[in-house]
Amino acid sequence: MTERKNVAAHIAYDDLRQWLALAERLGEVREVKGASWEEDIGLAAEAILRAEDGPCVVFDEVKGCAKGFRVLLNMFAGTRRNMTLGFPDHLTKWELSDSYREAFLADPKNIPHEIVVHGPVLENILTGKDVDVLKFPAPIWHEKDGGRYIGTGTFSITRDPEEGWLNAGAYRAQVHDKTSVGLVMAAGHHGAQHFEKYKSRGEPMPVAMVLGGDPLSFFYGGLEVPYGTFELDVVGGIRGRPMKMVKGKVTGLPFPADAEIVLEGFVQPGKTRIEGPFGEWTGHYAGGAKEWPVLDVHAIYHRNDPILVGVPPMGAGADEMARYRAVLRSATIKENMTKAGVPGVMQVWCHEVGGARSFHGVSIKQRYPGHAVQAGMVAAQCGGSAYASKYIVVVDEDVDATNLEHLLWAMVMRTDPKHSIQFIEGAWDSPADPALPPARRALGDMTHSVAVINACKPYHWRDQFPPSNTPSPETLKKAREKFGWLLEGK
Ligand SMILES: Cc1cc2nc3c(=O)[nH]c(=O)nc-3n(C[C@H](O)[C@H](O)[C@H](O)COP(=O)(O)O)c2cc1C
Ligand SMILES: [Mn+2]
Repeated sequence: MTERKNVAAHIAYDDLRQWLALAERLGEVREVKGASWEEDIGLAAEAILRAEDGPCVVFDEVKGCAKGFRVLLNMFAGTRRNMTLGFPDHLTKWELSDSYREAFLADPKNIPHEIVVHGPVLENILTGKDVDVLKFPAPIWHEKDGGRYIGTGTFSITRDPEEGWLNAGAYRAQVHDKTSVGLVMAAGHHGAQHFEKYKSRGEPMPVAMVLGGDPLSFFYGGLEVPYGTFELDVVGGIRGRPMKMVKGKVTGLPFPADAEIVLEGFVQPGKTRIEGPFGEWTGHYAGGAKEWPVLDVHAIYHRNDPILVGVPPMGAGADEMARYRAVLRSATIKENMTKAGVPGVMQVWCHEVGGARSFHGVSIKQRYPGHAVQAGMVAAQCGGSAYASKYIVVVDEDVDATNLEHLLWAMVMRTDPKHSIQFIEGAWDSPADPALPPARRALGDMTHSVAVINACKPYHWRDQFPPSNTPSPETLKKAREKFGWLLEGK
């Protein structure tokens, strides 16, 4: 729980290949040849994505695909986890998250992207009859998936037709055929808000879908950045150098000059196709198979020997997606809370078991009556958390909110359920929520209730609250030094 001040941070890569070279130097990259997209790559994902220190795996010579057309799995694990965010190896996940927040979020300095004319993404440009999305080794990730998902490690760039700002959001994409993919933008997400505006104007929405970018840009595609702000300008600020972007020939939208693969085209208002089902981050096929908008691909850009990034959600438990989102979303929510005027926030942890979206622990140094409820409500509904948050547990600062067992211990022991739980109703939910009743889903009413659990010692009698027998750090150290040997060889 130590606060790390001013840990030097430096993002040492610009594109995926530079990142891959750094990961290789750490000895954490494995290559697999001859796997099938129909089954093998999904099986490999099942085998490795839950381990905290699993390797990054690059699949080449995928059956039926050209040599060099690769798939990359598992960016965020092992030692490369900290390298990816620009920090030294030794930081724990909590230290990494809080150092990241301090270095990059507390006083953010966005750097606008720069438009350039050349870039490796332009090495191959396919238009007209040459457009063929099936060239890429998009896997079937889970056995009951309704098709091949090319867009998991992806983000799509759109422009607000009225206000002019650019957005990058991670919205999944299923392959429909050679020239079209699905685009699932949940209501409320910025891409969906843009599309609503295009629809009301009766215009198609231009889209540049990036498949395989550097990890940081991808992470920001999937992270809540305020309305009106271009995620890639935030990434420029974090790197301390602007993102270099080229303009698409069809839409004029910019996309990273060193991206691996970009699909450019239009989403037509009113045009939909059946999409799904897909094994989602909630560990269920909650969204089923239904009509979603379609991206008609007019141009494909790709580097020589392109690398498709795969970030499939793996269901119950913690997976790669949950782990990187936990580090980044916890930092975002802590910063959101502080900026919303909540004092004394010590830790925020978006627990991996909730996909780092649905179950958050918050520890505070209580300062006044009502402080814990304020912290819980803001933690539940701030920019970084509002979408799909379900349970917020607020604890005192003597509890390690990042530790699931400690958090649940405090929740179980320090609450009086009838009085300690409050509900927010009608809150923003995700279509991936398996508990969303069919009737509400059919109406498009993607809302649910959120429980805010105050597991702090009641403020007005906190001094009479029985002391905890959790040992002090000094006693624990002494115990380990004196008798830790008893566990050796176990
Ligand atoms: C790998 C991945 C896949 C995602 N898939 C979807 C999706 O299919 N639809 C969706 O609306 N949000 C999806 N999300 C969540 C959004 O990307 C995320 O909430 C993001 O903040 C949205 O961007 P926006 O705030 O600019 O709208 C996904 C996130 C990740 C990391
Ligand atoms: Mn956005």
